[in-house]
Order: sequence, then C-alpha cells, then structure tokens
Amino acid sequence: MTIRRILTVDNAADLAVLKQKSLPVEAVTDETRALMDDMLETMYDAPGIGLAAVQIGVPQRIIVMDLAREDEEPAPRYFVNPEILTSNEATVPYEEGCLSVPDIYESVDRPSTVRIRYLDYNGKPVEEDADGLYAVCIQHEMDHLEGVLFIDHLSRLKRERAITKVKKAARAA
Ligand code: K1U
Ligand code: ZN
Repeated sequence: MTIRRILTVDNAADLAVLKQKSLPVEAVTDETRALMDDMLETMYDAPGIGLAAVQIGVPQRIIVMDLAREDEEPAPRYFVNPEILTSNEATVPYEEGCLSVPDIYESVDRPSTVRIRYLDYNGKPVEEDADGLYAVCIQHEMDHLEGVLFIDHLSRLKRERAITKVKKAARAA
C-alpha cells in the first residue's frame, strides 16, 4: 500500500483536477481494490474520516471512509459508484473540514438523512440509510465526485477567504 499526495486548492493544477466530474467504475477489480487500499492508508495518514479518489488525482467514482472513534476498532467502508436515492427534506448544520482545504472548518447545511446505493469492496451492491456524521460525510464525499468542494456551499466572501488562508499557509510552510 502507498500513501499518495492529497491535492489541495492552493495549487492551480490540483484545483483543476478537484473540479473535474469523476467517471463511473466499470467493474470492481483487484486494481480498484489496490486503489481503495492506497486511499484508506492515505486517509488514515492525513488523518481524515473520508476521502474521494479524485483527491489523490484519480477521477473515478470511489470513496473510502472510517467513522470509528480513536477508542474503537477501525471500521473502513468502501463505496464504488455511490448514488443518493432519497434525501430528507430537513437539513442539519455541521462544521465540515476537507483534506483538500487544509485547516479550514465551516458550517454547511445538508439533508439530515439519505438513502444510498453503492458497490462495496467486493463489488456487491448495497442499499442503506445514512444519518448523523455518516450522512454528512457521504454527502461531502459524493460532492467531490461532482467536482464540488464544501467551500462551494459557502458565500463567495467566505470561500475566497478560505482559499486565501490555505494559500498563505502553503507559502509559509
Ligand atoms: O477531505 C475529505 O473529504 C475528508 C474530510 C471528511 C469530512 C469531515 C467532516 C465533515 C465532512 C466530511 C475530513 O476527514 S477532514 C478531517 C477530519 O474531519 C478529521 C480529522 C481527524 C480526526 C477527526 C476528523
Ligand atoms: Zn473533502
């Protein structure tokens, strides 16, 4: 397994990739699983609770996630070609972060629950309901598959401030 570089919004070339729409995966193969293994290792190393393949420069519709707390056993989840089937009308705010927008946390409103369908690590179809942090995280990650970042849900002023902060921090590093 390999830790890959996470693309960030301060870099114009990275941003162009992050804004791309990811393509469906034709079949879940050993190559797909090797990519998901690298993604999970990259996410744990960051550290983060979710990661979309496009964040490591691979615009395919793949997400990994682990919402286990530090005192719990790891609980990796893998999503290939995920779809949102239904969304609750009620929305909830959550202070989101993103590994591609490092050290910026802002409140975003999203549907409180969603029903999703996806292929798992073995290519088996799964349909389930997501609520709480699971609902927030899967919607954040599925936005990445459409080239949408959580800062795109903010006002233009807040988004520009966030990007300026990330650029300043990158220059200072
Ligand atoms: O970049 C990403 O898409 C990952 C992102 C996922 C996410 C976080 C919060 C709300 C929605 C989606 C992150 O993992 S940011 C880092 C983070 O939340 C975290 C890091 C270490 C421990 C616990 C959380
Ligand atoms: Zn993100």
